[in-house]
Amino acid sequence: MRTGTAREARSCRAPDPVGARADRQNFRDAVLRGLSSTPRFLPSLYFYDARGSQIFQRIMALDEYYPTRCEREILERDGERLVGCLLERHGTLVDLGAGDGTKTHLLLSRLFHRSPGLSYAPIDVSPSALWDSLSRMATAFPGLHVVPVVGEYAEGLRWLGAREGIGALLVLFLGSNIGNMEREEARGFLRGLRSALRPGDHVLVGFDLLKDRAVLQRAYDDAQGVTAEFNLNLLARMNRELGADFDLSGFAHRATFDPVRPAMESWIESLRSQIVTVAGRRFAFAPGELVHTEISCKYREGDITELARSGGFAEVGRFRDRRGWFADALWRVPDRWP
Ligand code: AVI
Repeated sequence: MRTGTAREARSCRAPDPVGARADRQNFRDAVLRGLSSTPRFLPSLYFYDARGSQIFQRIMALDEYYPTRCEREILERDGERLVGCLLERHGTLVDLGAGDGTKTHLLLSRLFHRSPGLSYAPIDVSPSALWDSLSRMATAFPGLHVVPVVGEYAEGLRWLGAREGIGALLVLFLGSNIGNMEREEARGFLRGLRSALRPGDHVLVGFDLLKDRAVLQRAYDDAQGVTAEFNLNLLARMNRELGADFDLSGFAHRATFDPVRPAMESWIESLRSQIVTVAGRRFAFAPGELVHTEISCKYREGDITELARSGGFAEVGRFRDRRGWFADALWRVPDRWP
């Protein structure tokens, strides 16, 4: 364990973020590509500007949005077994898509005093969420060695593949972030993750399990309209950053359940015929036209087994909340694959 004061941790231990930023140019290109496609789409990655990250915090506190509470229950109850691979040894807790880091805090608190030379590497596309989390961690775990990486998952994987001298890894991919990828994309991502890791490294992946449709519908279309605000923030962000002129009252949030995938999907619906200018380009919207904004896949137990196998991981354990609504799967990189 490194010792030091919280002030030292904040000012010295947390270096400047490394890696590429999801900058305005990428946002502009992605938006123009998505709005020029048929059917139209906007990548969910761009939900998480500073405002979107704040709204997501409010979603996580909603009664209807169960995944956060379910996963917290698992981490509180099974935390000791989940971090066992890093106990009593030099290692690094890597947080892919770290968000505000509250769940990671639960795991770090089990490791901090018992893992000599522990490092913490949060990787997130949102610099604001990352820095909020870092200052909280610096206060809670003075002297913790922190290596923050601002970037998309691909940058995170590159960084993991090139790592040196940071011991064994436990990579957290919590909060059902994997659900925001199409199945094939998830498979490819997990294969990429495994090839960036070394035998003996572990990953802990959060999966939202398939459940009653009404529960899912409420979680993605809450009564207070916080999820609607989150979704429509994409339009507000275009107004702020790309000089767009979306009138938000002309659009509405829609959440639908696709039983085949199975997945919840989010859309923005145009409520009338309208023309909007984005980054100097004009786009006509028909009444009822839908723009796809997010997929949130829901998993069956067998899907998780299959994902581990196709990714080349050995499953160590699977931990569920008491209602069986959410599962955290702990996987190890085996010595040989295949
Ligand atoms: C971040 N991600 C796992 C959330 C989900 O459940 O798909 C994002 C979200 N979208 C609407 N509500 C929450």
